[in-house]
Amino acid sequence: MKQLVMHVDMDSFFASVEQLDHEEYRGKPLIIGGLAGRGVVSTCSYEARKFGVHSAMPMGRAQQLCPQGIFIEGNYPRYAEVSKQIFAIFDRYSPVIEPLSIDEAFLDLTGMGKIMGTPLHYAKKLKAEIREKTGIVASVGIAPNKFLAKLASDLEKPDGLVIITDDKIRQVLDPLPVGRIWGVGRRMNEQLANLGIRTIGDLYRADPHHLCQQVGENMARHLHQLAAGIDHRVVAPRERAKSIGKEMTFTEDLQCSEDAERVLLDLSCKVGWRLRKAGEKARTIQLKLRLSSGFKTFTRSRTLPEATCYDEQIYHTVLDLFHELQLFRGIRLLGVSTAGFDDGRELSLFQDEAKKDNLYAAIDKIRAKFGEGGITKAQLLCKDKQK
Ligand code: TTP
Ligand code: MG
Repeated sequence: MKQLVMHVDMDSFFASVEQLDHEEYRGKPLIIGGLAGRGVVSTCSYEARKFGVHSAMPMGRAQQLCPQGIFIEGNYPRYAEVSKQIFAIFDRYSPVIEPLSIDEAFLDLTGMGKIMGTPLHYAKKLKAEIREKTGIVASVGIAPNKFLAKLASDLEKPDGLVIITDDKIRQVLDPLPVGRIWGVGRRMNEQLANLGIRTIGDLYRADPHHLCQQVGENMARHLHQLAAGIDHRVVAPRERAKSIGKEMTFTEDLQCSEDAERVLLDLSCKVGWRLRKAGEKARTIQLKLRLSSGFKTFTRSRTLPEATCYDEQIYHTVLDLFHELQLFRGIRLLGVSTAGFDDGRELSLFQDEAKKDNLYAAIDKIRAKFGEGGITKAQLLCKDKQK
């Protein structure tokens, strides 16, 4: 059956939530991101984009471009809450949803003609419902495949609604720069520019032989297919990760338990953060340790009575496992991972846990500002950090 895919993406998501919650931000250039040190812009309102501000730009640069802007750090738990409401709405519009990030997803509309009526009507209904129930504006793209649907949702942002039908594919794709194709970054852009290929139309009509020579056979085939508007990937509901972890290999072996403990603390904090970002709590904590002699690898795990996403619980568990192993010298690799995710995670917010969640929300805000290595437990600060 011929595919029909819808891609939905919220407009300036974090900034829109803030403008919804704070009347004084509405209609103003609002910039969200890390305010201290080398912070970067997470996103900004469309009012700020007129000044050239965009995601991932250093905050200092944004301040230069838009000195009259309102600069705030943002409130990730609140964005996650709105995201949840939006995904609950998606659920009623298609049985097959593939989340891509906190504010966007593919919805498979294949074979839904009778239920949905026309795609245009369906998209308008979804946009209206999101706006009504959450106050957020979404842009929607509908097309015969994922590549074109994602492209379509971006074409008329903000408040966009673009439907690409088969007969419109060339008209839409031909003038777009090749950088609009997934996976075409700066380097690939340069390689294609060497062949005089700047637009998707150029790519579509490029000599296959020259293209192969420049980027290799597989990549050439892939690029040509997308330029032709062909994409066979299906909308695949994202499976929940089965485990979340992090490991570190050392250029110089660790020779004492103190050093190893510091690394384990660092790893535990990072894993805790990843769990919280994924909205997961895990019951099983695993330690992995590799010795340099013979590359012998040991794993030890423990299942906790209650699932956790808290740094200190993860750390204390791996620390116990580490001491049980009794291997303190010649350590080449250490890893911490978690599994056994808790299905009742949304119901488990008892008083104490709610407090702890708030504390971690504050810690994570700092982490979001500086990246994974940004917040460091006091014990880590006492000594040089192992990287
Ligand atoms: P996007 O959908 O890429 O951006 P956006 O929703 O802010 O704006 P647009 O209208 O162009 O879709 O990302 C969704 C959210 O993810 C965004 O509001 C903030 C966050 N984000 C970052 O924190 N850092 C980034 O570099 C990007 C791109 C997004
Ligand atoms: Mg968005």
